[in-house]
Amino acid sequence: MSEEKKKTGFLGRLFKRNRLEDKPQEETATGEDYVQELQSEHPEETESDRKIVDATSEDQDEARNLLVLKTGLTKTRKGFLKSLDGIFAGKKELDEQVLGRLEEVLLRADIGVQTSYELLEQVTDRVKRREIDDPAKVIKHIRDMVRQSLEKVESPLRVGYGTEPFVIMVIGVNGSGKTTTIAKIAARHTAANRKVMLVAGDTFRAAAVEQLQIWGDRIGCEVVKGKPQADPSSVAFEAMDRAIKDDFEIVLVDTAGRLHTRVPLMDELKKVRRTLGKRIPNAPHETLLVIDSSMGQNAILQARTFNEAIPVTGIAMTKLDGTSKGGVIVGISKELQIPIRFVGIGEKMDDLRDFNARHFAEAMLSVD
Ligand SMILES: Nc1nc2c(ncn2[C@@H]2O[C@H](COP(=O)(O)OP(=O)(O)OP(=O)(O)O)[C@@H](O)[C@H]2O)c(=O)[nH]1
Ligand SMILES: [Mg+2]
Repeated sequence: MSEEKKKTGFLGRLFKRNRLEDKPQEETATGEDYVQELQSEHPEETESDRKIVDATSEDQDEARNLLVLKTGLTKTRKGFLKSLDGIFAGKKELDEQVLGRLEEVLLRADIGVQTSYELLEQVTDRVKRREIDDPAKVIKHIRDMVRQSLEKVESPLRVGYGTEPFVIMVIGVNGSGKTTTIAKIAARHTAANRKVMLVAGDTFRAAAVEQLQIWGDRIGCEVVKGKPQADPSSVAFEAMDRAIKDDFEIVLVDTAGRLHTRVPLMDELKKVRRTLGKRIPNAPHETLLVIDSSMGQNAILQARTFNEAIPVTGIAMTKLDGTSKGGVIVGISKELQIPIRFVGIGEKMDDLRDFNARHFAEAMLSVD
């Protein structure tokens, strides 16, 4: 690692000093306590952890960001609008028949049953009160409601820099896009001159370790890996040790999405999570669940299962570019109320975007 990479930005150095004294002295939950910790949620971050926050490294050009997202969401938008068009075509009135078909379309749009019925109820109500009298207004109403619903989970990942590394544990089923998402996040922070470490926590598959190493080499950041078939927790522990010793600022821990051992995946992940906290009391500062959007309703099921086992603090929805099921983000946000941090709209490094509710609603439901 070159001296250049070690350097933090001006603000990083400034706040690093500030954080020295006021670091919280929390005990780490271990063993039996861990079950309680799981139930009582992840320990709250204190002010001191968040002295400096970096919510994003992506460019702030509003119009460009919206355009990029719109392009990424083309399939979802076209699919949804086409079905809506099919209902309204040639209809002058929003009668019972039209509303009945709207119900079908909403249920098929992967936005979740609850959201679909809420939307339908609101639209029906407004049609009765004559506030909505044409299809364009129905679409606008749906767009507004989707935006409002998504705004509740809009909360970009805040990375605090300080005396201890900021640890992000990344979980999700196999193939969901964990490793790629890790690489994308790492690329952003490395580009901003932060010292980033990748941890190969999926020790069971040699290919997984290799894939992470390739990314590490390409991005120019350190990769910590164990011996083949090593216990993922031992790798996690060593990595934390290294991260503290060598002053890393951001640590991204890759994990397995499927295990070929007798140990259930969730138990293994819980163990890794607990281990991270042994060395760094608040770690992982973020438990990021990566979900493949093309899974549709299954994505909601997956998110629920993971969250029940390990408290998820943020979600990244990937592969939105390849699916018409992007509406699933609405269902997930409604059901889980967990911050959506990122959306993945392609395989390139800058195809991971910070989640923006207004942009998303617009990209999903704009008519032009
Ligand atoms: N089109 C598209 N492809 C993506 C996106 N994110 C990930 N992928 C692709 O999805 C495939 C799987 O991604 P990985 O990052 O390897 O998934 P993983 O969760 O690490 O998988 P395992 O290590 O097997 O558990 C790769 O081919 C990625 O390039 C995305 O936002 N859009
Ligand atoms: Mg992987």
